[in-house]
Amino acid sequence: MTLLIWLVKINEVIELETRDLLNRLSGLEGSVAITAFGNPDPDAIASAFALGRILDHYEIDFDYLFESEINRPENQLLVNYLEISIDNLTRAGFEGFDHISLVDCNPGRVSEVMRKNLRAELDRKLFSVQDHHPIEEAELEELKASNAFVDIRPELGSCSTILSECIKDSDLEFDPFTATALFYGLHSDTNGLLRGFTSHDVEQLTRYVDLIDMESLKSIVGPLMTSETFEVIHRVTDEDFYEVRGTYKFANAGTLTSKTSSAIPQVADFLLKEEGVEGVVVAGIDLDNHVVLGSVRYSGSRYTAEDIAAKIAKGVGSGGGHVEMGGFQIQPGVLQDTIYRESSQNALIESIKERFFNVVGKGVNN
Ligand SMILES: [Mn+2]
Repeated sequence: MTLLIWLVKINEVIELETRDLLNRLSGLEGSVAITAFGNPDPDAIASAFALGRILDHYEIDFDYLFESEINRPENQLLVNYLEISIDNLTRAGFEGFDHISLVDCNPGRVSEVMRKNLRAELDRKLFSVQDHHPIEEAELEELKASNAFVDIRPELGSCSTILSECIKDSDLEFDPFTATALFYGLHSDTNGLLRGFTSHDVEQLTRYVDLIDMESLKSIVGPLMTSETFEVIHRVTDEDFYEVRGTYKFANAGTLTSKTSSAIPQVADFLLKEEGVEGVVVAGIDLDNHVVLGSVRYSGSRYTAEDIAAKIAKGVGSGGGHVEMGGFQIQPGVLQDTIYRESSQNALIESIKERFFNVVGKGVNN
């Protein structure tokens, strides 16, 4: 009985929050940048698309502005299917917009470098934040004290779930495009409903499940592993490029381009399948963007992937994620030209390897 009352209360709070957003939208003047930071995944794309549908409904001008290029083939196929175009935030900037709406990310996850360039504008123009990534208590308080609408629920399996509520409460009809995108967002963030989702995610799913275009979705999800991914798998199964300490495995994906670096998360998923391995880090150097990229996968209970990723990047970059999956970006402390030297590359990857093993208590001195 007590639980029932509690659940009813939670539902009330959620509906009030969504209504608050819709009230704000109904009087909004000016244009909105629908923005996602970090690697754009299906959940971010779906959430952005659904928010776009809602803004359309309120006759508000908007553009999609993502920090990173779409690299993974299935993400590009999703974008093609939805017939949207996503601009690059680094190139376009926020100048042409009056408001910023963040989806599937929160200001606490914006990298230090990005903060320096865009933070002032982000703070000034921030209109809404809808996310399911964890956020520091202090950062959340600060956000709530601002004028922005804030709906951050880390317990949810996807940000798509939050947008599904908004679609319903704005009296919009779900359509096959929105339904397919939202389902793919939830499916992808929960690894096909195998990790980290709640009954609330499922409840939202029932609202649009009949409209999902499974044929299109199958063709989007179909070509899961590119030849680049197989090349990286081939590399990291050579014992010169991986190291195991206890139940933790570190793999060196070597040097990549902005296109091939999208193999890293897939390779990390793959390596976690090995029996007896509960924590995996795959790291490589994206030479196009002059950045070290890494993916973390973790199936144990002592840490979280988010925690491991954040600690690896602490002081040298940015990292975060969820309980079982995370990622980080590290700005190499070496000059642009020296990053092409094999010795610098090896030293970089080596230092990240040691950071990882120190975080999980498998450092040399432990
Ligand atoms: Mn997400």
